[in-house]
Amino acid sequence: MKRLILATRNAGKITELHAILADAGLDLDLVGADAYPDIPDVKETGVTFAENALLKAHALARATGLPAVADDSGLCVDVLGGAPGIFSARWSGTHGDDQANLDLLLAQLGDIDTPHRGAYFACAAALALPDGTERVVEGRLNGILRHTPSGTNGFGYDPILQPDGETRTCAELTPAEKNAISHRGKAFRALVPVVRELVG
Ligand code: ITT
Repeated sequence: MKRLILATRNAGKITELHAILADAGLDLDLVGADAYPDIPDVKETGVTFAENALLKAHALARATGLPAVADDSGLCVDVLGGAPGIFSARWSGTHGDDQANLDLLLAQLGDIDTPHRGAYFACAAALALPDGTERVVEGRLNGILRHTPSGTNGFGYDPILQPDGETRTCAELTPAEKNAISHRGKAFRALVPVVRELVG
C-alpha cells in the first residue's frame, strides 16, 4: 500500500486527519511526522496559512521521498482584525500551549459583547510530492466566541468557538460532528480527489 505522510506533530490534528481521510475512502498508509523524529521541525516563515502548509508538506516530502500532506490552521477573530490567525499556536508565546493561548485570548476579549465576537477557524491543506509538485486548498468554519470555555473534546480553541447554527462549542461536538463541518474537514475533503489523482 502506498504511504502518505501527515506532516504535522499536533496530536489533535493527526487524530482528525486519520478520521477525515479514512472516511473519504483513501486507500493509503497514513503515517504521522512523529514516525520520523530525526526530521527537524519546519520554521513557519510564511505569512499565510497556505504558504505555511506548503512549507511543511514540502519539507516532509523532500526529507522522506514520499508524498506528504500538511495543515496550517488557526483562529481568526473579527474584532482583532483576523488575529491570532497564523500565530494561533504560539499566541501566548509558547508554541502549542493550548490552555495559555485560550486564556490570553479570552482575557483580551473580556469587554467585547457577543454580537461582536465573530470568528472563524481557517485551514489550508497542502499536498507536496518529492518532485516538487504542489497543491493547496482551504476551508473555513464560521462562528462566535463564548465568554467561557465549554466542552472537553477536540483541542486548541475548540472550547470557545460555537459554530454558526449550533448551540454547542466545537469541544462539545463529537469528533464526527466536528469533522463534518470543520475547516479541516472541508479543506481535506477538497484535497482528496487531488491526492487520488497525484498519489493513487
Ligand atoms: P503542526 O505545525 O505540527 O501541524 P501546530 O499546532 O503548530 O502543528 P499550526 O501552526 O497550524 O499547527 O497551528 C494551529 C493552531 O490553531 C492550533 O495549535 C490551535 O491553537 C489552533 N487550531 C487549529 N485548528 C483548530 C481546531 O480544529 N480546533 C481548535 N483550535 C484549532
